[in-house]
Amino acid sequence: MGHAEHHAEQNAAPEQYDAVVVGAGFAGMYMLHRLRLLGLSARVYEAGDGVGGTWFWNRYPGARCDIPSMEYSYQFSEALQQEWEWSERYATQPEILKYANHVADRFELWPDMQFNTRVEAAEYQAKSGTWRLTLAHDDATDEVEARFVIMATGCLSVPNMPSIEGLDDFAGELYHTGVWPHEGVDLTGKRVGVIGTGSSAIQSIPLIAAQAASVEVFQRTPNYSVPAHNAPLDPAYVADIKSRYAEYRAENWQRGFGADFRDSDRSVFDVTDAEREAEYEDRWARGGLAFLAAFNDLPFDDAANATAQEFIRQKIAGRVDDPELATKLTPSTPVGCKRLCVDTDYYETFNAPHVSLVDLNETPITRVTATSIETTARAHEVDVIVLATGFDAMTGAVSRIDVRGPEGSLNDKWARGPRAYLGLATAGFPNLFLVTGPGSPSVLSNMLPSIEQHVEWIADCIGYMEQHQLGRIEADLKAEDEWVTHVNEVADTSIYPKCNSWYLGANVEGKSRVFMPYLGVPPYLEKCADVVAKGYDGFTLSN
Ligand code: N01
Repeated sequence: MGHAEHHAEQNAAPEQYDAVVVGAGFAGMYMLHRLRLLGLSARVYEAGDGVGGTWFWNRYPGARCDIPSMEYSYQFSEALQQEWEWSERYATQPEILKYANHVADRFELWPDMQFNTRVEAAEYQAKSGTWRLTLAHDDATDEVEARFVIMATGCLSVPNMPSIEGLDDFAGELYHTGVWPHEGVDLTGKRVGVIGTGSSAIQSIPLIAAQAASVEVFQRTPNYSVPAHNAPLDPAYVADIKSRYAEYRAENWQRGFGADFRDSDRSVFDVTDAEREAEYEDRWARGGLAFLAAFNDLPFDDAANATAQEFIRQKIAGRVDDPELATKLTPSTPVGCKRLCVDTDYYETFNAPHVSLVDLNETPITRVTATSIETTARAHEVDVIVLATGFDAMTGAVSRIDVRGPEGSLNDKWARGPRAYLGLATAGFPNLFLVTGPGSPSVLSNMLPSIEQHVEWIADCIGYMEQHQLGRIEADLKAEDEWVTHVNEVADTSIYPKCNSWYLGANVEGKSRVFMPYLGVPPYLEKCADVVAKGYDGFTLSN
């Protein structure tokens, strides 16, 4: 069933719901499914005009997932995971979007989802104990009320627009990778300037270069990237996984990023130099994020991490013809400290005569004019600017909603960084849940199973409340404070706080520098289960 048919019904939506879900990405869709299984009335509001969340918006050339397809999908339905056929090791954005639409069809989610509707505000009503939400759509606003609000707003959903003087005056074409035009962009024969060198840039630059007359890449910080070695999926491999999908999933889940990650229980210093090189070479040859799991101390020990840095530096030197350019493309930060990138021919692209690098450390951008990106050295004339400048990650979407609880606003509470208990709820905001919120493994795990775990935890919690006729749940401040302290303590044992990454909000001007995700899937799962076993320890439930 296509969603277009349902637009007509949307105006007739009732105004009171048991639950409102914000966002129709993978989190919002599954949340809706689970709420309906509880027999609750639920409505999803989505700003875009389709499902898929980040995969709906990120349509830049080369956009694909860097978690293997067989793991980057829902597992809640055995029938679904058996019937769906992924075509490549790493699925493309169009294929993932097709999958999201298939799920919406298969579970008949469309009637309870409303598109082109942005949730602008959520205000707790003390008298009724409900949330009143302000919705903006078609140049109008209206309000709905719900007993529960679930923020399924995504970790990487709000584009980070750089504040470069004159950007608005640019007369050519201006695109952000995170909100790429749905009809695609023809770059044939154009002079393109790409600002940023994160995952989105590293995936798109080779494809942009394949079309454009010239590509200038404006780099502030180089990133490490390992080859993807993407390929069509071998039917025998798929059949094997499908014959034991549940077991495969269970094993993956203990590893955070999945079985392909092949976490090692060896330290860099447990092996000889030759063994270490062989391990890195093996992982490099297989490709993908598993490189980071070659040794168990890479995320924690500077000296261990330095060996991985050196290995990748040599690889970059081998992939880029001009040694001076190779040096500029080589990071000096710990590997993995900024999100590791996965590429197809990124570094090699710079060997083409029409591709060049502008090192912003040497010559910073001063402004954009109608026709150029100006640095302290000169004006770079371009027809197209591609902003690959990332996202206001993890908190951006929630902070753009004016959330007001009984004691005040969420933005005030989070002014010095987000605070949430288990990344699921935040003290002072009853009956409001976050899916993969700050303080949960989220972006330091395979997002799909993390989403499923949160959705199931929230659905079970609401089910428990219904069963026990409890109307209100709120995280305790003490439990939240202790959890946030723990999240930071764990992060401080790692390399993560050592560079300016979006994990820390460092990419967004004025954002508080706080490490947002929780490092460690197995202990997190244990903690979540323990909280439930102890009768929602750290939460207050009442009538
Ligand atoms: O964003 P980023 P992204 N002037 O924040 C630069 C996931 N993802 O969209 O490092 C000049 O990583 C900024 O420079 P610096 C994945 O988790 C996954 O690429 O801040 N430059 C940086 O180089 C990923 O990590 C996939 O100094 C400016 C770049 O822009 C996350 O999304 C694919 C600037 C932003 O890099 C985000 O990736 C794509 C300025 N004013 C994304 N402002 C896959 O599954 C920012 N920059 C493969």
